[in-house]
Amino acid sequence: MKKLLLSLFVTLVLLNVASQLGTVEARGGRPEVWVLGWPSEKPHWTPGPSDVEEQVIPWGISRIRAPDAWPTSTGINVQIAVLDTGVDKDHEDLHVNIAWGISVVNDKESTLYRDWRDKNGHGTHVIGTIAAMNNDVGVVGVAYNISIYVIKVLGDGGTGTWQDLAEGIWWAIKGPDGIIDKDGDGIVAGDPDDDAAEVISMSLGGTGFSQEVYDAVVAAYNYGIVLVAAAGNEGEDGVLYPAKFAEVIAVAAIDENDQVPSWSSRGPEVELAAPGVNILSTVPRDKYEKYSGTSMACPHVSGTVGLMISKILTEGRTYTVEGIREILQTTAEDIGPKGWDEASGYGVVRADKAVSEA
Ligand SMILES: [Ca+2]
Ligand SMILES: [Ca+2]
Ligand SMILES: [Ca+2]
Repeated sequence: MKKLLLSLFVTLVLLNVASQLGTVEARGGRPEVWVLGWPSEKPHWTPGPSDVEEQVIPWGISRIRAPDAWPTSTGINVQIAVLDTGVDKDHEDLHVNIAWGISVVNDKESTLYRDWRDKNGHGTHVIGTIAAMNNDVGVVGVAYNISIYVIKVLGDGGTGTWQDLAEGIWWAIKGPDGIIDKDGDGIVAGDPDDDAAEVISMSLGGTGFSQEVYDAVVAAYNYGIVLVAAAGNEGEDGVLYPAKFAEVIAVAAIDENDQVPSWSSRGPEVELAAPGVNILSTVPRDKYEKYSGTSMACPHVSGTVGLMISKILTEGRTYTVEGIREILQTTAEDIGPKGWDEASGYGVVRADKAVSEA
């Protein structure tokens, strides 16, 4: 696995240099922020289950018991901002749920689709785990009726800058209309009169602290947005930013046997665990592929938060970020050492119980 990680890293850097020479700031040859997942079976896009005209429920969706939450909530009235490499918005199993997109890559803002189209695969895969449609093809996401804001903060090589990530977080707060708190009532996330995202999902990370990103994270948090991020694929070397921030829910990975893989970042910041090994989801051109990484664990939690908030808003109630986090923690299924531990946090997210308690 170490060897695979190393070779992937080299590939990302090479791609980055080739496609964005002179535009992405790299410190000592290393990018500031990068994707946290990789194809784990078959390195190239492959024909998916759509060929057999039958929808598959990926193991991760079943493991967190999302299907048991669906009679109560499927994600309507909620927007999740996915900060990643973009998306294939025309994918047969996603298109209905892609509400809006923007690219902020290289400090240039553009809502033209050609600028936020996913040419990497990572963003489309992450979005499928949250929002793949419940139909008769492909896979199904945790919150299959949710709306996705696609905010492209990483280049096609899967790397980017802290500055672009900060910009992306601000766009999640502003929403498509570009205005924070349009009706001026002080409520942003969860306000039907505002188009701010209710959840920010970040399957990315880096080692360096960025004041700019921290300021954006704190702002989002104070506006009532639930922030979720991949813990990192650094093993004992610890949790990456932005998951490392106290305001962000850090998500570790588990495999099909409830084991935390050696590469999943350990540390005091780890809050929850979710499926992150051999996760089947959407990739560009109507294809499906298995990826591994804490990148794949993160959207299981983001989608669950979306289900919780959808239920609350549909019933005309309000919520707080801390209230949502507390429910996630107390309903998580404890694994490994008894109680909270630095590999799996409070345990595996349980969509059924979290939605029931929301
Ligand atoms: Ca489907
Ligand atoms: Ca408002
Ligand atoms: Ca435990």
